[in-house]
Amino acid sequence: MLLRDAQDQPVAIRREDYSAPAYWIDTVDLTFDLDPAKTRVLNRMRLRRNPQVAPEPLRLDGDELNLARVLVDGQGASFRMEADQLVIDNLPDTFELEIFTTCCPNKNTKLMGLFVSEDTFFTQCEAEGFRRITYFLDRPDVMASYTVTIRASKAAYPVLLSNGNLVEQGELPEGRHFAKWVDPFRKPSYLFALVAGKLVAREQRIKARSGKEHLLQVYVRAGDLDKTEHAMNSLINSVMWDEARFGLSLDLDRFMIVATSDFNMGAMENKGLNIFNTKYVLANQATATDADYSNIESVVGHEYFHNWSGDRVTCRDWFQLSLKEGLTVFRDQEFSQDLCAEASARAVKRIEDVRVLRTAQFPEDAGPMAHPVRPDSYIEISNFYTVTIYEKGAEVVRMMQTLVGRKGFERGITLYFERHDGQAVTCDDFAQAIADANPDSDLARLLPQFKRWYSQAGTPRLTAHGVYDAAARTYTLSFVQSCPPTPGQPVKEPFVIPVNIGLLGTDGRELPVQLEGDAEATQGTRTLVLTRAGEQLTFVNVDAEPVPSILRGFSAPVILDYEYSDAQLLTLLANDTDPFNRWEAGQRLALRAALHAIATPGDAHEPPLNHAFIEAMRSVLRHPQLDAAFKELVLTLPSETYIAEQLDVVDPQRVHAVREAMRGQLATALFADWEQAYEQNRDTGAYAPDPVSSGRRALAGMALVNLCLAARTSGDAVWPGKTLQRFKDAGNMTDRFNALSALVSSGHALAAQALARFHEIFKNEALVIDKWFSLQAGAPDRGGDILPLVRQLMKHPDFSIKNPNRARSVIFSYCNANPGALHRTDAAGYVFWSDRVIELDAINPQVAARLARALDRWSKLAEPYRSAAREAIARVAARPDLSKDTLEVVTRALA
Ligand code: 0A1
Ligand code: ZN
Repeated sequence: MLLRDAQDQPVAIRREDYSAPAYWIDTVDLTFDLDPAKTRVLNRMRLRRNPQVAPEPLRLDGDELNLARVLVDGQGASFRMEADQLVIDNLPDTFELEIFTTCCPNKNTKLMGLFVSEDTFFTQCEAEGFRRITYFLDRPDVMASYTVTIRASKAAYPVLLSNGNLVEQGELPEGRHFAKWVDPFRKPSYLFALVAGKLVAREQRIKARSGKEHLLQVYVRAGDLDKTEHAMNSLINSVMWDEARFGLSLDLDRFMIVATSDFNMGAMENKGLNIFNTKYVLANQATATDADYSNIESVVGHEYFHNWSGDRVTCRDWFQLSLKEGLTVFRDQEFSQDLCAEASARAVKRIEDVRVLRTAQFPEDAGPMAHPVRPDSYIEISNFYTVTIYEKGAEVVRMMQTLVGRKGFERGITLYFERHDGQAVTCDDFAQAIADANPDSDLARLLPQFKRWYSQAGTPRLTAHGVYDAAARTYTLSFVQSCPPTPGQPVKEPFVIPVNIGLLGTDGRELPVQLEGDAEATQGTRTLVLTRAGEQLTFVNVDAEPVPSILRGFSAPVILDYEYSDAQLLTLLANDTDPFNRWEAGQRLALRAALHAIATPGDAHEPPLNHAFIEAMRSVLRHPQLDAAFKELVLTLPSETYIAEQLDVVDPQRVHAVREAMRGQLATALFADWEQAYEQNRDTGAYAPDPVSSGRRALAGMALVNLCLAARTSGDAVWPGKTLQRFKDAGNMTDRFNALSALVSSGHALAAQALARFHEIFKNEALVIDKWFSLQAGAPDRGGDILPLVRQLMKHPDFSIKNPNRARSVIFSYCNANPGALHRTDAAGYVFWSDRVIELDAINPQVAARLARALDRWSKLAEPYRSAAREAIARVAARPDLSKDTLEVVTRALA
């Protein structure tokens, strides 16, 4: 495989070049002699030529390994190195291959392969980390049976873990010991894992529906055991849910989760031995917020669900990544929704998921890194663990469920796992299984066209227009769909777009719907399936001009344009039976006000919100039936990123100023209502992270932010004082952190002492200190004060750029999540960004490449930002020795 071209530039890997491996690996027997400075790895494999492929030399992947010995069938063998590959010619059809290498875990700052974190060994092998442990056919379609022996100092590494079952353990000379693990399932190398260190476990035995017993374990450092209950409960819920919803049961005697504080991503689904970022395991009420609790539930669920969607059935190649990731995100979203007792809480979860999609994935799909859910090429696969593969991929799976129905989808999943258990397959195989299980469905009928969701990048735009004919009592909706060009894809074919729709009367009541040709009217939501560039649908027996509620529940990942009047949006906001569209109506009104204020020359600080909008927000806030979580979502204005995405040319400072003006207006105009909301929701009793009480804490927190913000303009000292008191008295981290945020985000003088106290209380809680950094680096910019503060924070003794969570809490909070502070007319924000990308690239390319994406949307910026941002990207791109990861991102940005 050629990795670099003649100019030494990395070469793109293309999906259409896929070919089956020339050899299969049947068994792998690994022996590790662990030592942080020099770990020895003995790898004994049985290989077999793939008779379906013309004979070729064996090419094994390796990366930063020291090779000591290669034996074929016990004999010294001749081999050569080609770039990073170990190549052996003239091999028999079946043979045993023994490879002895060493590596250096304590110098492994990339955190890929075998690394050391806080004196504990961990591995991370997805996507291509196993080759940093031993030479191997490091590709997901090569599945082998693993036996792993770990040897290490017993005092330093009392716990020795790997995938599967512990079959033997014992003492060795010189204070060392060993453990031998056998994984009963064949797996690709990216699912291999090893952990060794001083760890303790929370354990729980559970009985599955089948009656089979399983041991669940959550391993952490000794001081963290009191923060594992929620992760364990989430794991138990996950096991139960997958059995109940999809009939998928746990296939292992023992299922382990281990937490590490040095991790590039959220967590990893290694077979039977999931490795997690501590952020997604550790929680107690004193240190974790409601959001943390809910993320832990999702991520524990996500990794557990991978045991089927990922491990039992895996990807043929990395272009199929969404096969496991899109499906597993869909599954974790459904899991979290199904755990909600109330329908309104399920709707809140859906709105939150859509908000992530629209604020992160839509910009990706419109920018230089846009790629299909099933990409066609990549330079570095790590760059494709994206919101497109994950979140848009989940929407594609969700649309399939919409098209075949919930029961039909469950049938499809059953067929998929029956058909492909133990295999490495493609996105096509998945879609085919869902369609085959539902032969009479729209999905089966439209499958080739539906699969354009996998092959075409870009967010489709759906423009709808309604015409009411009073004489005919008909209402006709016409739809036009289009999709903008994306890199390498100038022209797009129409998508299959399921559109959930309902009609409201002007009085807000839901109307029965009857489409032309329907025998009778039905009540509630209908799913229309659009397939053409343009089409029309006519509703009959409509007594008066209706207000259409289109794309209910966000039934497709598209941008919907409909020229709603303000009055229609207010009707939807007050009455729609679909909570998603009810929320969406408020967002459309707010967006409209923001865009108008941005486009109107003059002082950006003039009040952008009109009376009707403010009164509508007041009614929501005071509404006796709506629950607090939903109110909090409705009263949250669209983010600066989302607003910017709607503009052709973005002046980030103007966007920031307008949004701040809107925030200030809502704070002041609704002052009494915020007071009331706070009083009504401030006390949530004994802490539990359930949706209802979390929602009340969220609304109380939002009220405090607004009360402190209003106090800033009025000079009132009462609410900041009360907020500080609340900060001090809080019985849980959510209330405490919300109070702290209210002081910090309103820029109140009391913030300084609260921050100091917070640091003092939590100085030994790394995850809380991350919050402390992140809150400050992400605070609203006032006169350019955030960048100097960020530079200051990087000098803090608690700061370390090598720890990804810490780097993210300072650098990413500033560069990726604080546009008003990053985009400065003096370009200093961009210079800071480029310095950090370069600095991080030498330490950890994956983290650097993520940071590199902060300026993806530079070409939309107004001057002087645009030129300055481009220059900063070019400065990074010009560096010699850049990693493939960062080089790919900046090269695409400049293309
Ligand atoms: N498969 C994991 C994500 C993951 C990918 C790469 C990693 O390497 C640093 C780590 C984790 C998931 O979807 O949870
Ligand atoms: Zn995943």
